[in-house]
Parts: sequence; structure tokens; C-alpha cells
Amino acid sequence: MTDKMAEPKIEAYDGPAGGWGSAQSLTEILLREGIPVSGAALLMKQNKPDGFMCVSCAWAKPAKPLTFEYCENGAKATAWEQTAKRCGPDFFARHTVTELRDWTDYALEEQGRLTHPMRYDAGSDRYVPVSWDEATAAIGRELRALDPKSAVFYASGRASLETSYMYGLLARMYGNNNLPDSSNMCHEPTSVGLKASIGVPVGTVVLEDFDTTDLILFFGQNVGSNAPRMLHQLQEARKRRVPIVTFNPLRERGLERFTNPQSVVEMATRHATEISTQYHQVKAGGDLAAITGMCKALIAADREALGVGRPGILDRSFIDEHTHGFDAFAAYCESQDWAALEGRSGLTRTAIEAAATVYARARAVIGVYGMGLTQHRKGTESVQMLVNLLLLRGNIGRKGAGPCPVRGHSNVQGQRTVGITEKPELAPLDVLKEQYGFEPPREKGLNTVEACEGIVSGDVKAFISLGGNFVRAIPETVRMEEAWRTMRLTVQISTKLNRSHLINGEVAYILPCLGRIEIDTQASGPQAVSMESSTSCFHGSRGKTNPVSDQVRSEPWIVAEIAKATLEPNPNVPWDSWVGDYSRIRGAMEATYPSVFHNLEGRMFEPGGIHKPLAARDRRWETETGKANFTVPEGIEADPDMPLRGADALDLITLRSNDQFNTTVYGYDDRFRGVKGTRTILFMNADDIARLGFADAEIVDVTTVSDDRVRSVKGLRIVAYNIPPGNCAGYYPELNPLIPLWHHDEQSKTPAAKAIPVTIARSASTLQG
Ligand SMILES: Nc1nc2c(c(=O)[nH]1)N[C@H]1C(S)=C(S)[C@@H](COP(=O)(O)OP(=O)(O)OC[C@H]3O[C@@H](n4cnc5c(=O)[nH]c(N)nc54)[C@H](O)[C@@H]3O)O[C@H]1N2
Ligand SMILES: Nc1nc2c(c(=O)[nH]1)N[C@H]1C(S)=C(S)[C@@H](COP(=O)(O)OP(=O)(O)OC[C@H]3O[C@@H](n4cnc5c(=O)[nH]c(N)nc54)[C@H](O)[C@@H]3O)O[C@H]1N2
Ligand SMILES: [Mo]
Repeated sequence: MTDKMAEPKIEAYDGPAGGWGSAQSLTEILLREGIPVSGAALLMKQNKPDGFMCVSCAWAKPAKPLTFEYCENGAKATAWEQTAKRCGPDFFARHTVTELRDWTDYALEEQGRLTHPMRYDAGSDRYVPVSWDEATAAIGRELRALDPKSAVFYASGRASLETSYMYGLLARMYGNNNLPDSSNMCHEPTSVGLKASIGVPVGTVVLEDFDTTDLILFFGQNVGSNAPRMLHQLQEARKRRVPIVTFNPLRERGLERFTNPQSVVEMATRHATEISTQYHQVKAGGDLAAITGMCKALIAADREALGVGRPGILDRSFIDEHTHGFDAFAAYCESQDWAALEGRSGLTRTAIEAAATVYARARAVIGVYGMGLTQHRKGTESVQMLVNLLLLRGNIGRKGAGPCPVRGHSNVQGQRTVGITEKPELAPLDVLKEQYGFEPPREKGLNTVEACEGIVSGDVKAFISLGGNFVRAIPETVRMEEAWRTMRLTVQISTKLNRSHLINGEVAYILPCLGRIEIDTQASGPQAVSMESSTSCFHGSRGKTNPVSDQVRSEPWIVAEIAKATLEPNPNVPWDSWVGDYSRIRGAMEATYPSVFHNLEGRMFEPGGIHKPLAARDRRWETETGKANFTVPEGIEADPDMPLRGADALDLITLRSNDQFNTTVYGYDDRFRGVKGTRTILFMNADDIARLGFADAEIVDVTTVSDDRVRSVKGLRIVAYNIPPGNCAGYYPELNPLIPLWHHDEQSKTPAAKAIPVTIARSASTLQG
């Protein structure tokens, strides 16, 4: 089955981010999902202190929310979860798994919410209904028969702090630290890079910093599509004439201009605020060079000023008191050659110096970043280079300043806080040992890439998934799908059907769960859960709607049942009592992390949330040197294989459209980029199209440059686009077959999804969507 799509159309979009286009797009999805317009009253509860926390992105929730504290994409995510459509046993009876493998991501999730636990039946090649008792007993039996090192417990970043805490404990009591989470594909360079540089694995900026900052630097984050509520902070800052300097290969609409869809006046007058004051179309992977250039310019200007007796540009007292490694870093910058920096960044020296000049004038600077900085072979070094820039003028641990990684899933950061990590040193193993009386495993567990390697080699035999669509989100689709089906056990705790359910192991279960928006009633009554935002604030969340079916269970309940069926009973771990009253799970979390969750129960519904203590905010540096570290990278090249590429190779960026949440495809329009009715496209620079002998709208095949195996995606339509020469771009996850598993950040092993070397050829296949 394929989707019925309108004839694809490519047409430049003139509107701002937000505005009338956003209102229209939202109405369309509410209608399609069968949500009555009165049901939209639900949206009024979104991101409010007494309501539910959005299931889309992790952006901060203000203490004084707007009347409509949601955005187009947050509302789409609510509509997607609250759809009137259902995917139950009758659906599975009608379709074999082999048949469903040919369906698109869109078609699968469009079937609606999963309603019953299902077991894979190899004889009929179908999923068949199973009771919860049978399902959890069988999963426990399978896990007990395996070497604990051969099972993986993945978490996509949505599940609550309570569920995640229990899930981490389950894995460790079972016997491993194999706890990769979606963060391994996303902000792991942040966890590794910021921890080494400034001693905390997360950003230091909180919402109030946007009120006092004098400059925002913006690297590789598409705010208009992926964290739209942040546009309100950016718009407010622009009203105070705060400059915003953006580095992005694509001119993203949300970074150009914004009309607040909640302002009657702005909507009526079609008034839009200009967002970026400087827009630098850096080449993919060129940030390392661009930021090095800014640092070089600042160091030179400082030297010059001091030489003629003027005050310096750098914050010397901060550098002396708080940092380590400045001299080596300054020497490194001075030794860099401008021509090389220009060549690699794709920016002129003048442009880089213009950015450095604005930076030198600002007292408090925020450095915002997203996947454009992290998803590279040198992703960690890129993050650390941004920290270097901030350190030069003391822009960490000061009001209105600091690094601001924009996290992805709504609780991805929180999952790390409660022990979902493959790195044993990041989990309080001794405390857990004491608290629960068991011997936690001490060996490093598998991260995402290592879990994939283990599946290929046959060492990993079971994969439990707490949400997500792992098979579709990882690199190397073709080889991974083959290897996946050799596993003994696959378990998916999910809300909607996706491709990971169909690439199943020998024994496979789908366990349908409640979403966060639904009322979760347990022995003690309706329950609340908590999560952590991108700015390290904890918030409570209460479900508001009736469960989609009486057969779905809550995530804590499912985790507890798997644990009870798998583990020897341990009187110190009261799984049933926890599930009966989630405040007891929060009590256990507080016992494990007393300073982090002090009185979480009493404070989780406070407006603005509870701030997690962050040493670096107070200029306490919990690093190896006890200082904030300047880091010298290996070089300015974000991809060590770059010199091996031929002249015909382009660097492919994979990214999100405005109509998807990760592997969830809401629709086929990417309004801001002017694409309608298709996702199988390749954005290319017009000069490259001509130079390589193609034409706009031509259908092409794309192949990865590598010498180990052939990786291709066929039938993409060329779209001439404003993108730097030498770069091209297309949509994730359709292009994931092109990413080699080894193409990852060296330090954190985050797949490098943003600069994949590819060549392009005229397509042998005929026209595609
Ligand atoms: N609506 C919606 N919201 C989401 C998501 C979603 O899919 N849909 N996903 C969530 C998740 S899990 C995450 S991690 C975030 C992701 O949010 P983003 O970090 O915005 O992720 P991407 O869409 O991958 O886009 C990254 C941006 O980086 C730019 N870019 C690419 N390469 C480079 C480069 O080398 N340098 C620079 N400077 N820029 C570059 C791209 O042009 C693009 O604008 O959003 C979260 N929020
Ligand atoms: N090429 C390329 N690949 C990428 C990226 C990229 O930019 N380019 N980005 C990477 C990034 S940043 C990320 S975070 C990963 C995302 O990887 P994942 O987090 O694994 O994938 P999602 O698409 O977010 O998962 C969607 C599924 O989650 C389930 N789900 C939704 N809500 C709930 C819930 O409340 N509970 C449970 N249990 N399940 C739920 C639904 O069944 C849905 O089908 O992909 C990565 N892959
Ligand atoms: Mo992410």
C-alpha cells in the first residue's frame, strides 16, 4: 500500500513562521484525526502548571504560560496521540507482517492507536492477540534464558522520570548497563563534550536568561519546526534589539521571520518580526572552522587592543580564575590559516569577523545549538569549540549567558537524570546497591551504535524498546533490518504501529501503552508523572482524556510486570506498591538522588517547574581539572574522510520537515521550504545541478561514497534550493540507508547524520512521489 498524495508541488513559501499558515495546517490535522474542534479545548491544558506537558519537544515551560502555550507542531503531536483511529486485533488479522513491511511510515501510524497486546505468530506471519499475563510471562521466560549481557533496553526520550527510573533499575537488576537512549543519536556530544569542558552534561541556560541576554548565537537548530515555542523568547529578545546571529546551511524560515499566531494584532496586520540579524550559510560541518575563525579574530583583536593600551577584548580575570588550557588554545587559533578556515566554513573572513565583532560587544551571550552541531564525525569537538568561544568572554555562569543545547524528545534529558545510561560512572551504582540490596553491574553497557554492532555480530539477542522506532531511526537501514530479524526476542512498548514492530525477532510482542495525555488510574486513583525540560526544570503532568482502550496499560505498570516476570523477587523493590501510587516512585527517586529531587512531590506543579542544581551555573567546575577547560580540537575538519572524497561528491544533510516528529510522518508538506505532497526529494544548489549535468526536478539515485559496501536510495527528485555549493539535503528517515554505521562522532558515537558524502546519478527507475 502506498499513500494517496496530491501531485507533488515545489513552490517558494513567502509567509513567516507561525502566522496564518500555521493555523491552517493545524486545523487540517485536527479534522483528519477525527478530533472535534471542541476537543481542541484540550490544547488549553497543554504546558500549563495544572495540565499535561507537551509530548512533542523538550523546550522550557514558562511560569506564566501564554493562553495558548502550544505551537503548531505541539498541537499536531497532541492530535496524533489523541486520534479517533484505532489499530486493533482486526487490523492485524487482515494483514501479514510481510505485507505491512511495504507500507510507508505514514500509512502505518495512520492506522491509529494500538489497543491490544499482540504476539507474533510465525505460522500465519501475523500478530495475534495475547493476554497481558501470557505476554509478560513469556518475555520473562525468554530473558531469563539469555545471558544478561545479550539483551538491550532502549528508551526513546518520551517516557516519564518515574517510568525511566524503574526501567533503568530493571536493566541493572537483570544484569547489564545496556541502556542506550535516543540521546545517543542526538545530544550525546552535549553529554560528553559539556561534561568534559564545564562539568555538567547539559546546558546551563534557563528561560529567564533570555530576558537579560544581549546576543544569541544560533547554530544548526531549526527552531520554527522543531522547537517553535522558543520563537516567543526569540521574538521578545528581538523587541529588545538583541541581535541574533545564525549559522545554518539552509535559510530556515523560523530563523528569518516570525508572526505570533497568538497575537491578534500581528495576525491581523500580518506583521512579522525579523529574527536573525546576521545569517551565515555555513557549509555542513563547517562550524568547527567558523567558530575557530571567530576565536582567532577575538584573540587577535584583544592582542591589538592591549598593544595600544586599550582595554582587552577577552575576559582575562575569568580566564585566569576559572579556566584551564587557554594558552594552548590561543596558540592553536593563532596558527590557523584564514584561507583554510574560509574554505572549510564556506564563509568569508569578513563574515566571520562580523560575527566576532557583535560577539565582542555583547556582555551576555547565549549559544543555542541543535543537530547541525552535534550530528557530525567531530560533533563533540564542535560543541566544545562553541564552549571555547563562550569561555573567552566569561559567558558561562553569568546571567543571560551560557550554552543552550535544544534537546529533542520531551523527557530525553530527564531519562539521563534518572539513570538511563550505558555509562556506569553516570549512574549512582553504590547508592542503588545500598538502597535495593543487589550488586549492580559495573561494566560499560552498549550505546546505540554498539547495540547495532552487537545485533550484526549476533551478540545481542534481545531488544526491549520503551517507545521509539529504533530500526527506522538508526543508520544503515538495509543491513540493520536484515540483522534485526535474527534476534531471538523483540518487545515494543508503543502507542502506534511503526516499522520497528514489523522487523521482528523470532519471538516478538507489541505492548500498547497509555500516552501522557490520558488519565492514568491506579490503585490510589489518578496518577501524575514528571519530566525534565531542555532547561533542566522538572514539571508535573496530569492526563486529561479517557484511555484509548481498556486493554492499554501505563508504562510504569508494563515495566513492573516485565520486571516481576524476569527477576528474582526482591523485598526492597516494591514494584506493585510503586505502580499503585506513583508518588512512591518519586520517593524512591528522591532517596537515590536526594539533592536533585528534594521534595519533588511537593513542588512538581509549581509554575515554572523546579530547577535542577547545576554546578556550572554557579561557576563550580566539576571537571577533571576543577576548572572550565579550553579544548584544542584535532583540526578544523568535521569529517576526517573529507580529503578522500572526489570532486563530484556532495555532503548530504538529513533533516526534518515541518510535518513530522522524527520517524512519525504527519504529512507530506514542508511548508516553510515550499515542498508539497512529497518527501522523496533532494535539495541541491543550482550551480551543482548544472556542474554535475542534471536539471531541476530530475529524478536521481544517491549513493554513499565508501569502500566497504554499496548504499543507495533511488528515485529522489532534485529541488533547486538555496544551499551552499557542495552540500545537498533530504529527509530523515527515508535517507537513513545512506548512513554507514561507522559514520559517527568519534567521542560520543552519535551517528553523523549531517554530512554524509554522496554521489548522484541519473535514475534508472521511473518517476516517484
Ligand atoms: N516538530 C518537530 N519537533 C521536533 C522533532 C521533530 O522531528 N519534529 N524532533 C525532536 C528531536 S528528537 C530533536 S533532536 C530536535 C531536532 O531539532 P533540530 O536540531 O532542529 O534538528 P534537524 O531538523 O535535524 O535540523 C537541524 C538544523 O541544522 C541545520 N544544519 C545541518 N547541518 C548543519 C551544519 O553542519 N551546521 C549548522 N550550523 N547547521 C546545520 C539544518 O539546516 C537544520 O536547520 O527537535 C525535536 N523537536
Ligand atoms: N538520518 C537521521 N537519523 C536520525 C536523526 C536525524 O536527524 N537524521 N535524528 C535522530 C534523533 S535526534 C532521534 S531523537 C532519533 C529518534 O528515534 P526514536 O525516539 O526511536 O523515534 P521516534 O520516531 O521518536 O519514535 C516514534 C514512535 O514512538 C512511539 N511512541 C510515541 N509516543 C509514545 C509514548 O508516549 N510511549 C511509548 N512507549 N511510545 C510512544 C510510537 O509508537 C511512535 O511510532 O532518530 C535519530 N535518527
Ligand atoms: Mo533527538
